Amino acid sequence: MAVSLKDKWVLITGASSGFGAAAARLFGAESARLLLGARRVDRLERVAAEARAAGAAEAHAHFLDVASTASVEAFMAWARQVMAPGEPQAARLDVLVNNAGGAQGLDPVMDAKDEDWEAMIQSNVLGVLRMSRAALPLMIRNPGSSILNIGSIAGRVAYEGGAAYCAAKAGELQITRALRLELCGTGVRVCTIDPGMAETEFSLVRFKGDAARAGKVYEGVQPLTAEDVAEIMVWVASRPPHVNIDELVVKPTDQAAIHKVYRRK
Ligand code: NDP
Ligand code: 8X3
Repeated sequence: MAVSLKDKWVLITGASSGFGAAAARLFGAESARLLLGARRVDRLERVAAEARAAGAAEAHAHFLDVASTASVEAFMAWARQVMAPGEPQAARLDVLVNNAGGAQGLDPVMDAKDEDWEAMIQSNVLGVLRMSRAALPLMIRNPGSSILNIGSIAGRVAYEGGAAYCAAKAGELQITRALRLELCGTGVRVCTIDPGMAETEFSLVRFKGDAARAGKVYEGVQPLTAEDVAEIMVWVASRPPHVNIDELVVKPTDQAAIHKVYRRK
């Protein structure tokens, strides 16, 4: 039976677009209290307003760059103050959604750039580690709380041009598994949700703003939507405390495998 998320504190990284923004709206519709982070604060503020309109008990937005330890620590200090003004030691986090990340470029290893590799490892791998380390003290004292990491089918199957992104998401998968072991006995739950092709700003970012190239990725296909993935996050977070959804893979019906995509003419 589902557990109510009303008034639960839910922290979502990468909430300025795509899965993170949809998750803010859907956790909001469950009357949760939201802490939203990303680098584009103007967009975050808009998402926070949408989440409040959807029913969020509270929705707060703050700059966050998961590629920087200092930024993660500043964000968590802010989050503690918001959750427990004047007594930050009393703050309890119910759900951490490690969603910030994405791909940069689709170049084969021979042609790829250090800056793209570094950005992908920073956000998808080190970002998950940094956020988990900073948030865990607020979760250990709150058995039944959940970490939801957003991985990818790319972490399970390699593809050409995806070496660093696939490595990063494989890293996220192993971080999830290690945390699951480390936290056994604390009551803190850990899950990876691994989507296939979903239409968000993911491809626009990967192709550095080339909208025509990004659009081709989804040509003739019915991809997942951000809401499809956000609904899964809400479902995972609302399982009763004794249930841990360990690993969940979700793909569009048109995508049977990473290379096997049905396209309508
Ligand atoms: P979007 O590009 O729409 O969203 C990515 C979000 O991550 C943005 O809010 C962005 O915010 C944020 N972000 C990126 N880097 C950082 C950073 N250094 N610090 C803080 N926030 C950051 O793509 P999606 O919604 O699709 O992506 C969300 C997650 O889902 C990613 O981890 C992605 O790898 C994964 N994924 C996506 C799939 C897809 O096909 N769309 C499939 C499988 C997994 P800002 O730029 O404002 O900081
Ligand atoms: C995003 C899915 O297949 O483009 O993680 O890598 S894919």
